[in-house]
Amino acid sequence: KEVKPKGPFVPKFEDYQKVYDAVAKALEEKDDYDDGSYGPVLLRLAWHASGTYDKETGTGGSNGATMRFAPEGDHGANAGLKAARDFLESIKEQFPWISYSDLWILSGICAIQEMQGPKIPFRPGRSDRDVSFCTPDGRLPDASKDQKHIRAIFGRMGFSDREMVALSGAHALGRCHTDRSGYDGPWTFSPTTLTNDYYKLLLEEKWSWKKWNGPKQFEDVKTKSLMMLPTDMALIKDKGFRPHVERYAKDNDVFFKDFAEAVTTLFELGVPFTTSEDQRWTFKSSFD
Ligand code: CCH
Repeated sequence: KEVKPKGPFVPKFEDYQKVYDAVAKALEEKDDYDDGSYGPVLLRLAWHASGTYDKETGTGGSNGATMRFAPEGDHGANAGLKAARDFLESIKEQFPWISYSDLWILSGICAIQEMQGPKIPFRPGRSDRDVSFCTPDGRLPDASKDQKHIRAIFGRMGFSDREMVALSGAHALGRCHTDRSGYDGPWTFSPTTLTNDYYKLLLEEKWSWKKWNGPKQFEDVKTKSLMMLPTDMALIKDKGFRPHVERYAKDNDVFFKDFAEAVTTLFELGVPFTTSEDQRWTFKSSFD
């Protein structure tokens, strides 16, 4: 006779890998979105959940998934991320034991790995919190600003210049939407594959102001099909940032290593883990 385990269900690595596999499968199947993948918008959800962290007060960060609630979900910076949250609803139904906050981060990791990026180690431990934990508006970066703003926003999270530049390489993925941020277009020619192309294009292409009625952004002179935000361009204008752009443009492996480390840090900001850093797991990708 089979003995039923007593007590609450305690998920193990295999259980989280099943969630990863389900997200990867949904990414593969639901390919009629944007450039053929929900990957970029899933990554943006994980980043905007994490990027509200304030090291002084310890508030914000990915613990809580408070973007589910109106004040934070309606912040201008989060426009369009409902597409990512809705995409994950069927996964949450399949695996009701996982918190939204762990699910959003696990999905961001899945998106990176499935878009051929580096492995991002994961530890669970985030729990969902109520509306009173929503962060105030203005904690995420404003694309119309300069290097001073980038340093203020990412410095508040505790990041160095090098980490700021490494994280920005995520803009190899996805695109801007006029009905979300107001900006328009992708940064690279392969917006569903993670590469160091963002840095290469920043340095190698000629960029000029786009002539249009929308917010101020750059377009590449040659094809006029790519874009850069004022904050992207600040990375090659600033003396502290530029050497890192050059390093990452030269060597994709160096970019992947620094990107993986910085993203791991980002996704863990403000989370009260009960496990140590050496207890992180690495998920198998669908193509491993
Ligand atoms: Fe970003 N990002 N981001 N970004 N971002 C946008 C889209 C993506 C800024 C502004 C914008 C990071 C840093 C910054 C992604 C990942 C990261 C958009 C367009 C704006 C505007 C939104 C729209 O219209 O849909 C600014 C400013 C900064 C820093 O100064 C960091 C860090 C990351 C991740 C590590 C990804 C991915 C997208 C594409 C989303 C999509 O829907 O395709």
